Parts: sequence; structure tokens; C-alpha cells
Amino acid sequence: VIDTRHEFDRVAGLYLPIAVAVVGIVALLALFMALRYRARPGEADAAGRRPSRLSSAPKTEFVYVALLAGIAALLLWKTFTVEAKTDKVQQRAAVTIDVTAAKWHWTFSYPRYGIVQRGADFQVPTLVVPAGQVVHFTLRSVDVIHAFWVPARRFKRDANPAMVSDFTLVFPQPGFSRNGGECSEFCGLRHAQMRFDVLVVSPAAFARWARSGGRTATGTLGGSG
Ligand SMILES: [Cu+2]
Repeated sequence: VIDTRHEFDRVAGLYLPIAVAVVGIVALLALFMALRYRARPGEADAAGRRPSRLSSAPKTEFVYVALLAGIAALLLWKTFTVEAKTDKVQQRAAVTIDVTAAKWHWTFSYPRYGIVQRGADFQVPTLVVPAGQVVHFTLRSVDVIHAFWVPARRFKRDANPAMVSDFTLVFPQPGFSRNGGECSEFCGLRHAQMRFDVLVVSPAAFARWARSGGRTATGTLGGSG
């Protein structure tokens, strides 16, 4: 099973120190140049000297270009590898959830259990999933482009009216997250209210809830918080 949060955090963990190092090196060099080579009053022309416009250090420059190209290649390779890994739809999902986005609410339906968690304007639905198991999602939109976003999973996917999108996610730990999901593609007036709660429960509790046709109150399922 692929933990999207772990995967994306690892990539971010690679980018961050490199970004900090680049900013630091550039800032220090700029400061050093400004201080070391600043024009001193009367210095240049009085002695008949002009600052040289010729500067070349082919070896240093080659090393530095090769280093930058190497870093860029590494980041691209890591990014695309992780993207490919997390985009791969995993087989043998424990449950399939059909997600429908509309202005401005979400609907989660569990076709195998006949359960529909329907949101409405000003009413946030709950996405209920079993912990530690592969959850298969199909994602569609009935009107404009929305985006399904679960920040805790570091996962975001567009909901496009012209096509159905397939993906799998794993939610490792039981727990309840108020407004744990939201629309991340501006979709009109009440875009900001287009959210959903995320309830991750043990597989046993999920099975109980599913068998009850979703009638078990979600508050009793044991997602803490
Ligand atoms: Cu939206």
C-alpha cells in the first residue's frame, strides 16, 4: 500500500534543504560581491584603471553548471517517480467510493452498500473510510471543474465534468478530521464552503457501518476526536 503523505513528504524533504541552500548561497555571494568589489571613491579613474569586463573561469563554471543540472535532474526524476507511483491505481481495493462534485457540495456514494453521504449547500458530508486499507475512488463533476483535496494525505485531484478520474488512497490512522477535505479549484460563489469531514475508522467499525447501510451514527464508530 502506498502512503501518499509519506511519499510526498519525502519529495518535499528533498526540495526544501536544496531551496534553502540555493537562497543562502545566492544571498551570501551577492553580499560578498557588494562589499568586496564596491567602487571606492576616486579609485577607478584616478589611477586610470577600469573594472575589467572580461571574466571567465571555464572550469568553475562548468562544475557549477553540471552541479545545477544534476540537482535539477535529480528533483525531476524523484518528482516524476513519486507521481507515477501515487497515480497508479492499486488493485484489490477494500471499498470503492464514487465521489461527485457539484456547486457547491460533495456526494460520496458506496455502491456496494447502497450508502450515499450527500452534502448540500451549507451542509458538509462525511467521507467514511476504513483505516489502513486501499480505498478506490472514482471522481466526477456535474458542472464545473472542482478539485478533491485531502491535505492530510497530501493528495489533490481535479474533478472534471468531461471525464471520470480514478485513484486509490490509504488512510493509515483512525481519526476524525473536521473539514479534512475541501475543494481546491475555485468554482464560484460558495467555493470556500465546499468541504467535507473525513472519518477514518477501523475496518471492523467500517464493516459494521457499511452493513447498517450507513445508518450507524458516525459519531459512534470510534474515530477519535
Ligand atoms: Cu468546487
